[in-house]
Amino acid sequence: MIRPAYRTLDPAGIRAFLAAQPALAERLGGSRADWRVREVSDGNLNNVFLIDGPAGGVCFKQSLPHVRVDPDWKMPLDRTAFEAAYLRAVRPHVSDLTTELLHFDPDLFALVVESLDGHVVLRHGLMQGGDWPEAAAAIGRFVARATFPTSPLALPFEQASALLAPFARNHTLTRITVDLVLTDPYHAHPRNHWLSPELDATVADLRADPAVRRRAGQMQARFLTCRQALLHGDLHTGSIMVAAHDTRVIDGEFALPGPIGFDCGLFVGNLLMHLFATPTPEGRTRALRDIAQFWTHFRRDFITLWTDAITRGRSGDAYAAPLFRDDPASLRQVQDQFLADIEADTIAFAALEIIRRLTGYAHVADFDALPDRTVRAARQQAVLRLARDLLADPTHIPTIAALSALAAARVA
Ligand code: SR1
Ligand code: MG
Repeated sequence: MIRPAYRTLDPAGIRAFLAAQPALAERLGGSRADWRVREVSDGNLNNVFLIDGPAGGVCFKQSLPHVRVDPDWKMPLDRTAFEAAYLRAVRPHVSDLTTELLHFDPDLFALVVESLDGHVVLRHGLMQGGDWPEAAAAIGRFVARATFPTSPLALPFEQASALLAPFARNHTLTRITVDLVLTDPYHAHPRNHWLSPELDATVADLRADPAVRRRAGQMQARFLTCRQALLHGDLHTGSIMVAAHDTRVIDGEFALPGPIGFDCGLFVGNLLMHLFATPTPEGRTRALRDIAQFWTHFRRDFITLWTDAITRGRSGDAYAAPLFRDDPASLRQVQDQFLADIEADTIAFAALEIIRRLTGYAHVADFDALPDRTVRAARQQAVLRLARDLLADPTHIPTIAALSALAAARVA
């Protein structure tokens, strides 16, 4: 139900709203007549505006009572409240890698964050042939630093439970993920679409494969029952903004407690799609570099945080410090196993992300870089087959390194 005070703000409404918040008005400088308001909505769900004043800028984001790109698809408004809560929860750990939350209005479901004008959306930048050699490592750092401290590896279980419980109620957007990412692509659903007729047979094969359905079902269970840490929940390359030496994760509205490999897998899956979509050999080299960098930095930083916590006797109740403080060999063993499990999840969720982005409701723009329809179909088919093989025989490709080698061979 829409609260009586809610209304969707137009540029004039946004000016009035910001002018009524002294701290925001001061940040912009001048008076409301001096402010430039530009709509930059890019995602599927919300309205987003950048506002520039003589002294600075802010970004205004508001939930709509429907999916932005499909007004017939009605949707509760609470998603920006979850995004605000996510920023509050992770910002202390990743302040250099997200945006500052400046204001949240619970009646309007409006969020104001610092403006990243000057940055570009990573997906768009990559599609234009840009290169951000530091970005993938930064995202690895982001996932490690946003997940370890919000997990029972770092927190007493009471604190972990109190932190995660509110996000378990992010039902609206978790339902989107359960349906659009994990379920719909594996059966006939009116929301599904793909490059037809070129990919008809590939899609039919995928759906007919019982091993694929078994693995998809397993990952549904993993997503819904393995509450390892607080996740971003939608960490694709459209949720990342980059400048030369600055990488920021935005759009935490899908935040939920879940398996850490879900965040990793969405990022890796999107890099894999870029690998198959990019028309240049340099683009392919960089995509493979980014996958490796991401995983290396995520793994290293996660283990460093964990080892530090144990050494300082400040770990949580999972793998508690008293059991491992004086036994570094056992600690290394359990860390290797924990990270191997995340790696397996990453590969499976990457495959599911690829399949849903090419055969489900919400597609990605990366393949638009290939204007020739025959080439586009061939590349989409190749990455779909890769995804299918990853799901059908997970033991065959157990590591990110093996996945990269296979992807490199198939894209050549
Ligand atoms: C109806 S929402 C479709 C997709 O857009 C978001 O960015 C999420 O990825 C979601 O699955
Ligand atoms: Mg988004």
